[in-house]
Amino acid sequence: MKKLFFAAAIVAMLASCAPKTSPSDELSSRLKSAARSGRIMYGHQDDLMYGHTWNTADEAQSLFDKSDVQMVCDQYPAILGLDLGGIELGNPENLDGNNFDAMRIAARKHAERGGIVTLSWHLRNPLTGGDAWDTSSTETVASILDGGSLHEEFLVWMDRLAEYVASLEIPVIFRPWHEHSEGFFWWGDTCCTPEQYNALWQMTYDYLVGEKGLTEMLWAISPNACNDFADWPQRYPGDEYVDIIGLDFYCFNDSFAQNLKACLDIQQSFAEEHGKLMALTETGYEGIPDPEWWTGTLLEAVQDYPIAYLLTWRNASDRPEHFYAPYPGAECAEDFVEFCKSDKTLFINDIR
Ligand code: BMA
Repeated sequence: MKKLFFAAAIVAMLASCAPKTSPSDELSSRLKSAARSGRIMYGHQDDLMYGHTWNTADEAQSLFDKSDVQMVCDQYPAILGLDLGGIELGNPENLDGNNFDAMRIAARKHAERGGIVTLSWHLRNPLTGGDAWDTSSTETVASILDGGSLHEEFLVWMDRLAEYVASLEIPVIFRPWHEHSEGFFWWGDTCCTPEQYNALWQMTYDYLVGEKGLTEMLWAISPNACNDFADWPQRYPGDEYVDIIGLDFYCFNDSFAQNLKACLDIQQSFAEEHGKLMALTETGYEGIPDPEWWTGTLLEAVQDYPIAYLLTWRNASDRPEHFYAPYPGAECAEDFVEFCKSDKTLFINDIR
C-alpha cells in the first residue's frame, strides 16, 4: 500500500513539473499540425450567423446549427471568422448587423464542435468619427498612440474589446490592423508611417496581453495582396508580437492563381525566416462565377504551400451578389463538395 502511495506521489510530482500547455499553445499545435500535414483548414466568415438567404437575427432563438457550407457539403468549416467592428463603441451589434451576444454563443458552439475561431476588427475611425474605411486623415494613428490626444479614449475602446474577448472563454486567433499594405483603412500604408503602424500593433498587444491578461490569443498579421510585398517587413511589429503571417488575397480575374502563388512564395519565405505559421487569412471570388473555381483554381493554387488555414469571406443575407462560399443550389456547389472531400483540405470533422 505504502509503495503504491509513493508511486502515485512521484507520478503527481512529475506531472506538476511538466511544462504546462495553455489553450493557445494547443491551438497553435493544431494549426502547425495542419500545416505540416499538407492539408489546409477551410474557414468561412460569419458562417453560423447568416447565409445567402437566411439570418439568425430573424430567428427568435437560434441554435447556430445552420450554415450554407454545412448544407452543401455536410460539414461545418474548421474555422469560423467573426468581426468585432462596433464593440469599441459598446454597440449591441457589429458593423454587419450581428448581435454580439449571439456571436458569443456561435463562437462557443463552434469551439464545442471542435472548430477554431478567428476575430478581425473593422473598427471606427476614432479621430474623424467615420468608419474603418475613412482614410481622410493621416493623423488618426498618431492620435491614439501613447502621448496622442485620443490615447486615453482608445484605451477605453480596447477595454471594451478585451471584456468581450475574455467573455468568449475560448482561445482565438486575433487579426487586427489587417490589409495595412494598402490604403483601404485608416491604419493603412497611406495613412501612417511604418514606425507608427508598428507602434500601433505593439501598443495593442502590450495593452491587451500585458494589462488585460488576454494571453490566450494567437496574433495574425495580414497584408493585402503583395505586389509590393518586399516592403512589408517594414510594417511588421516584430516576432515577439506575431504568431501567424497571413495574407488577404481575393480573386478578380484569370490571373488570380498565378499572382496568388507569387505572393505565397514571398509569404512562405518570410514566414519560414521568422519561424511563423502561414495562413491565407481572407480570400474568395465574389459571386463565384466559375463553377469549378474551388478545385480548378483555388485548390490548385494553394495546395503545395504549408498553409494552416484559408478563410473565404461572408455570404451576406441582404446582398444576393455578395457571397464567397457556396449555398444550396449555387452553381459551384458540386465542385465545393469535391473541395471538401479532397485530401488537401480539412473541415470540422477532420480536426477534432
Ligand atoms: C467587406 C464587405 C462589407 C463588410 C466588411 C466587414 O468585405 O463584406 O460588407 O461590412 O467586409 O465585414
